Amino acid sequence: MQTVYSPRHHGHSGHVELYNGQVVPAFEKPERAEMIRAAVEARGFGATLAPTEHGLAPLLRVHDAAYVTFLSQLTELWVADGRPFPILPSFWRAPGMRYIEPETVDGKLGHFSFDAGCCFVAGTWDAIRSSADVALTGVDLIAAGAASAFALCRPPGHHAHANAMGGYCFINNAAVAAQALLDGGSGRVAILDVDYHHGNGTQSIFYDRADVLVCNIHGDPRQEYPYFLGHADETGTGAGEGFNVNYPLRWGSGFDVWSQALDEACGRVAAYAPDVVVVSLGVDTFKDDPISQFRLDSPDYLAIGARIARLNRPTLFVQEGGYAVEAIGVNVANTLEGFLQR
Ligand code: OKP
Ligand code: ZN
Repeated sequence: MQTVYSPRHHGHSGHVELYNGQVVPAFEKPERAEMIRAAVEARGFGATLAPTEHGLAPLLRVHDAAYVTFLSQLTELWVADGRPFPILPSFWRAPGMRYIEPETVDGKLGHFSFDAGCCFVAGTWDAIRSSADVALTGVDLIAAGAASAFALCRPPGHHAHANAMGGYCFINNAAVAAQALLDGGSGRVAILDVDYHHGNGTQSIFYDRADVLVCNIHGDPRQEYPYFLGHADETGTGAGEGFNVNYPLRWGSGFDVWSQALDEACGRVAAYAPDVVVVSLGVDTFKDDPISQFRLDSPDYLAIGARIARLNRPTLFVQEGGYAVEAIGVNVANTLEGFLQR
């Protein structure tokens, strides 16, 4: 299995987040990707490739043009106003307020986001584009016949909606990849999101579509971020009815409960008979994750990879979350090793 990685993720660094009411260094930091790269390379799964440039067209297949324009111009707008970095939104609409793009930067920031989880610095837009290119280069490997590929994306993507950033995510790399696979000739794609947090962006992007099955295993939104999506009764709408499946689990869930949900989700994926499986691979389900509340241990990730391998479909792993930096490499590499060993 080859890994796609770009050092351009480093441009998205030195940023902050609001955590328990305090401004703290962001949990989503460059060391994450470096720990993953080191662990994966040490296991010798295959070559590490640089991404090729795919431009903005594949992003515009799942994101609104006005949103992508906003992301591309945000730094310029901010600097033109004479402001120092970082950039952070702090105003949002309530239901009943208007959906009209404001002309000024604070208004645009609120219009195109749903929380303060997306801090922007000078190198962020370049890192966002490199992350999408990493996913799209992974798509190219699968399209060329590879049985699997690992897109070491950073920043992550699964919280990003068609027109809004949030939860450390700007462009939804897994959704961009799934759409690119369809555009390349796949008839059906399944996205299996095993990150601790519900992939609200991915669900929302494909909610009315039958050509992408979205399955999510995550912290119950009654307790956990993103709070306002990810309940079990969200099954899709219109043509997409029956093609969204959520497995919300309570805080404190261990691998006994979690692996049962994975088994059920894999049953749904197998019944769908997708041409390709895209795995939104977050390892923040780990027991020592600093912002999460599940209890998986490092050897469990070997079993996760092995279960996914039993689907026996071409599989693109797209990196999402995981914040226990010391263990993140081992946990990701264990998942890929479990997949490859089957
Ligand atoms: C991104 B990914 C809760 C803070 C939540 C946002 C978490 C985003 C996770 N106290 N902050 O899904 O790993
Ligand atoms: Zn997460």
